[in-house]
Amino acid sequence: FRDFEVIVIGLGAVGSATLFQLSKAGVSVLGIDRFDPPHHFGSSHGETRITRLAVGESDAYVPMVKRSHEIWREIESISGNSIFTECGGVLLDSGKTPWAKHGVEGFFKNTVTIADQFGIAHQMMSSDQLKMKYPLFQLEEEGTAYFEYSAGYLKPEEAIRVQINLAEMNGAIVLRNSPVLQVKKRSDSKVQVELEGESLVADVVINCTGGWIKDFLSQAGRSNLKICRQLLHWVKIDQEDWKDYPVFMWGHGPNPEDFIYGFPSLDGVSIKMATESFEAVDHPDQIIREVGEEEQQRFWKEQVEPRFGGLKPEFLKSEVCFYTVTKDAKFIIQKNVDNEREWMVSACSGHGFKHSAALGEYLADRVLQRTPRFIL
Ligand code: PYC
Repeated sequence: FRDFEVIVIGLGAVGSATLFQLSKAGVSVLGIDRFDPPHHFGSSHGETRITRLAVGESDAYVPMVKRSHEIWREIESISGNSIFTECGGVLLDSGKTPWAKHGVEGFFKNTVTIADQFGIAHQMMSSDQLKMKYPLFQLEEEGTAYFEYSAGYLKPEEAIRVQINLAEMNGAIVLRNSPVLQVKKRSDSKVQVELEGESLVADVVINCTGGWIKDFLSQAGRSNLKICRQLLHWVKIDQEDWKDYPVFMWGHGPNPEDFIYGFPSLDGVSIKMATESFEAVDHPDQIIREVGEEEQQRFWKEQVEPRFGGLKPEFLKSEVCFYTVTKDAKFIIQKNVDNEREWMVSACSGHGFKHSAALGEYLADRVLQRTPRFIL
């Protein structure tokens, strides 16, 4: 058996961050992924992810995202790679009805309250003020906007690649294309990880397998998780101004699907936009990976056309990813009830990437019995 202090299973957003943080602390650590990360099968791809400090999902998450912003900058300076672009972020509220997001009714109002509570620099705008600054957003007259200066976007693939590379430079071992078949508690209280043709042993295992965590949970644990297919679209632009736009999230009705979010144009040709869907399949392996033309047309008609200028009804490309969603949209960060040397960390419910750098550090702190910088 190869024997390690810690094995991290799943090297997406949280797993790669945890691997990096443990390797930085000099721990003998091995990371495993069923694919070759960063890859396109999980929940951490698609070129960009929003980050924002006034986290309307819960004030409990603010210290975590603030710490993540510091870590992204540290990683950029060690590696020389760009991960975080602080282009500002705007939340648009259509003003017709409060909108629910990631388990929170009144998400817009909650964001503003949290920004005030934590002194996060922002500006409230009337619909006219917003349109003066950003005329391509066709916000309703009765709408309001919240603009946060320190929001922006992260590059998920780059963040994962860089953290894995840095971890390997620190001495971590990485196994790619290696699905884990089983995780077992041993009588010597170590944890055994079974791969095709090899068994590994560790003092602690951290399971960050995203939707595949269902394969390692009891029936009861599994039934609390929904796997929800998401479509990401790159819509063609006909105005270059999109290059200077902030990231945006727009709630326009009471249902979580009455929502569109997007990014500035990175390529000068298109912008990435998406809505959220909460229709569930049982397992990540069942997700349909192709995007139909009728799905693109519906997105254009229902979400894009009524709300934005400067876009063409043409798609550069569309991609599929998925969320693993808990009932209250809160993250799972807990020890396995049957094995306190196995951490189960997953189900970021569609709002996790921005927190992943600090969550990796938090997990390293817990495993190494250091005092974490924030309480979860
Ligand atoms: O967490 O900021 C976020 C987000 C926006 C759209 C989906 N998730």
